[in-house]
Amino acid sequence: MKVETIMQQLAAKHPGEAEYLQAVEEVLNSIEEVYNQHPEFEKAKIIERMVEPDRIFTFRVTWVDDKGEVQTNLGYRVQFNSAIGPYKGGLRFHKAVTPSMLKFLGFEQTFKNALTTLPMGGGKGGSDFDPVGKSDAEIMRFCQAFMLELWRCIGPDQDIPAGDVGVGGREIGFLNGMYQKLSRQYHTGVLTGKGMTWGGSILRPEATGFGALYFTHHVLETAGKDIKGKTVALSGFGNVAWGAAIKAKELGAKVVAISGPDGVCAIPDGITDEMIDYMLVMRASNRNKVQDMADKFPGKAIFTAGKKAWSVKCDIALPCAFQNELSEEDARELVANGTWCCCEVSNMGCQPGAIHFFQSQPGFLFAPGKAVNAGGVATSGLEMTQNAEHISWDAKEVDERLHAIMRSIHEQCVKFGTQADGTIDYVKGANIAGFMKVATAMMEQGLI
Ligand code: 2IT
Repeated sequence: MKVETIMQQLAAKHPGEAEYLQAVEEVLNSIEEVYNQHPEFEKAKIIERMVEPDRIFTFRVTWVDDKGEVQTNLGYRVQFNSAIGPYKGGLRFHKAVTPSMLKFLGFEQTFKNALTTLPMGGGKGGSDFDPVGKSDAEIMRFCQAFMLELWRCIGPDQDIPAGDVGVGGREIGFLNGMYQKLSRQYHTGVLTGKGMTWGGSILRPEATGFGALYFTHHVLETAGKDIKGKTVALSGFGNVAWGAAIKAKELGAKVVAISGPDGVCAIPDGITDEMIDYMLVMRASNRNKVQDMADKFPGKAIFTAGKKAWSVKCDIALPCAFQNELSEEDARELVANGTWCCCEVSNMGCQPGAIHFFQSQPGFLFAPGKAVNAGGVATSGLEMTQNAEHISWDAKEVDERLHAIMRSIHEQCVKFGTQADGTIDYVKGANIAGFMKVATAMMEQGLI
């Protein structure tokens, strides 16, 4: 396999699908060497098969807004790879959603899910529906119209969607209600991220952020460092940033920035519990403005329009918002301001130039999203287990399992990512570990 040749063929076949091509190239660069040590992979054309989704459903979603006007959006479900289990992955509602974005996310999800130790394949879906400025009633009508098409594609042993950007507990509720109405199936397992009274798992809302901080803790510990007393800049203020802020504070770190599409809020004294609670109010408002934090806590949260979280001096940078949100220029600014660790919490949060720059800095600790953020989908897997057993575990049990999974993912990265000079390449480690598991499962199940 030559990465360049495969990428040229893929770019010709899927012109303009920038995010998808970027995600594939990153994985192929990491696994090239290992892959070429396995002639049986080449013979079975594992790469050519693995980079294409099994199938993609595309559908029209028509709904009526509060003014009585008819709106039409596009809906998708990408069923990427089911070699190790049923398709599993979130739904993203965002105005910029395209097939390319969902294919990149489904591809990443396949390897991420393989790392979790749980039997889940990779999938992703969503819509170009823009939740910003929408009322609760509009959100409900859109979710119902979306499920009117999606329900035929999913099932508790086929494909289990969850939330992602723009889809949280409220949306999962509306989606699940409509699924039950249409299918007359009252099992609890077709979506994860459900409410606590109807099959949800305790700690699922917090899990992505908690898992990310457990992983960060292991990265630091392995490097002989401690997160206690360190300053942390987070981007975003959604579900992931919220969970990360809670756990960072609990572990003794000081969260000195959160951000939004409108700018950054610097929090020089560190985020408080009241501010963390207010992040939930900001998310539920659908205003998508981080300035609201500064208005609510004047003098404590200081808003600067048009700036990113990466302009705030910190030890540890945690991108928690969107793909490609941290550029090489941002990486240079962070390092110049003394940052020595970046754990990517968002999917593909760092641009390739940023990753290369971080990795070129001696001693800099960088870990990729598919390892760092896997606690979210891992806890979705734990939700599926509880649903299948018709039981609910308590917070201690879920938290211990989540922590054990994050520890295992870290160990897999160390096993596959330790370099000749003793440093750990977490990008390589995560990609090779995930790839080897999926490739082995594909090999053993024949040409399908
Ligand atoms: O990117 C992700 O891993 C998620 N959005 C969570 C997926 C899931 O099925 O819980």
